Amino acid sequence: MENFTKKILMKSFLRSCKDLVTNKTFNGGTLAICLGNQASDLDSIVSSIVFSYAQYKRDKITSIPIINIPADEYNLRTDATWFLEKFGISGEDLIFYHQNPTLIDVLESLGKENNLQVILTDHNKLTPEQEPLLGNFVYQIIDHHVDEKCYDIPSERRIIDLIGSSCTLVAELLSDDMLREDRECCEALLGTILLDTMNLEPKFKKVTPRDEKQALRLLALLSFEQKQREELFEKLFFERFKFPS
Ligand SMILES: [Mn+2]
Repeated sequence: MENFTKKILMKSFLRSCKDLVTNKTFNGGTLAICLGNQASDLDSIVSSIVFSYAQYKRDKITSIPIINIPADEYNLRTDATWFLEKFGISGEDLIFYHQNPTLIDVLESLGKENNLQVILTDHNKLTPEQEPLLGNFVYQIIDHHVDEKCYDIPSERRIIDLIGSSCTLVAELLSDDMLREDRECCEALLGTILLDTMNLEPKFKKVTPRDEKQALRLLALLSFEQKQREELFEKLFFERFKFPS
């Protein structure tokens, strides 16, 4: 029973986020949005979902993750669709930025009231189309690309380091207690770090000591054995490069 309850946590969080936008059930105050980049690979998707979830659970902030592609492109992200499906999450549970007039409406009215906080994960500069709507509200950046030095935000909220995965940066921000409680977050971050760093193999020159440290910490928190780690990496690697059906 306990496992079952924990298993639906991320999905029910995403459902309530979607409900908030679709039925405009948000009533006042500040809304945070976590937005990955427009390539929306696994790192963008997982870093925005997990950080948003952490803001909601830990900081009691109303925060929603937004996937930065049109909904009909989601099933081309075969690694993400497979991985999130493992947690019972489908494209129906996610909020996509594009072709979503209801979302744009919500963001526009929050912007007018100055009640919007934008958190960029896995990128540090909005695209020119998104800049006019969101640029004034960038509140925090969590990214592992070269800093394009946009947006005047305090250094503690400007987390930009050239490491293997944005998910490493998200993991660094989360306590053992929170991760222990949320196995799904733990596994989602771990799988993404493994995929982004080619299973922490130094010869591919993707992994940094910080990625390795967080991956090993997540493995320990999950009590994963070597075999489970290898299976997770291999499955994600296979799903990333297979031809979409
Ligand atoms: Mn990335």
